[in-house]
Amino acid sequence: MVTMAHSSLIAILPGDGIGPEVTAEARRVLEALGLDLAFEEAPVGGAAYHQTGNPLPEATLDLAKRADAILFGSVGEPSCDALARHLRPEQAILGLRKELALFANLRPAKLFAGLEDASALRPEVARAIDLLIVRELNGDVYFGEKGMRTTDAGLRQGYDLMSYDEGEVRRIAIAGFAAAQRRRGKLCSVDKANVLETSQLWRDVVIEVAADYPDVALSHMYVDNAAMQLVRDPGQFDVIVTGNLFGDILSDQASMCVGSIGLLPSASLDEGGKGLYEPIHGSAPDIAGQGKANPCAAILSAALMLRHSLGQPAAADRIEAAVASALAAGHRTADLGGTCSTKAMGDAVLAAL
Ligand code: GGG
Repeated sequence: MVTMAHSSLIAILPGDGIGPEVTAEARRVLEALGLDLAFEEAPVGGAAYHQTGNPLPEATLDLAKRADAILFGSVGEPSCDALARHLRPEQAILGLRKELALFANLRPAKLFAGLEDASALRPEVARAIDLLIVRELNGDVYFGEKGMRTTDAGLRQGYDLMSYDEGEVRRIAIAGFAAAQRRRGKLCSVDKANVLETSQLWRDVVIEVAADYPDVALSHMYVDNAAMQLVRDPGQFDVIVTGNLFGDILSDQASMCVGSIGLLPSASLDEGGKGLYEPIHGSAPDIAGQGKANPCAAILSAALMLRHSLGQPAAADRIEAAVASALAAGHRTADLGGTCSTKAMGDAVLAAL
């Protein structure tokens, strides 16, 4: 945890689609706390591409590097669908994660009181959910060699190499064990070691790291089984540590177990405490600009930022309690079956602060 003696600079990168709407609410909540925070905003993703021809302009990257923490919205823009891969909005978030060495992605999922009816699961099953997915963020198919070629038979063939080296696995395993030590002491490592070479290495390295954490109960699960267990009995999980692709998929699944993808925040951390904080959801272009998006995931991401990068755990607790209280009072956006606008939901959280 980092304690800031000076005013903390927050880079706000709203991005595309609903990103600007939800980050605006998160910023309002941060401003209401009366902390010594400064904000600077810069374009990223499709918005940046349209302004500068680059989804991650130098000035945006420079701000992200200068800032004490980054609040990120979402990227993804249909008008960019036909662009070459290196120009697509999604390259901005991948580039930030790589450039800033943000390798550990924490994605907590817990059912808020009163949201049983919104969960895809039976109420008694949903109530037991209190888990943390630790997703590796700098490797896997996202960053392996990729391309398009023609086979000998003249067919187009796309490829994305899945690879991990043992150093990459070791540091995320350590992050997973450390998180389990701070929670209920259980770590489930999710892989596909019965089929994939990368997963066999993953499992071997996780077992090696386990020797340093005798107080953590380690288990292993194949990813297909983990997907099934997440809906059958999610209460069995405390911390799940897994690779980039598996973690991306499992955390979207976990979000519906607690009611909506609009509720799940995330922290992407480097080894020194710097972090990028973003809702796990994407840009949702179908509802962009309509004031329908749920800002809770972005607001809860701001809470994670206060806890993990800014040394303000009490302020983080305040935000989380305010979101819980606003939801318990019945304030809900459309994804949760309610009628609140994005701003009205932000107002409800502010009122509960
Ligand atoms: N706020 C999350 C977001 O913008 N997601 C869009 C996306 O492409 N994400 C890639 C990933 O999370 O790996």
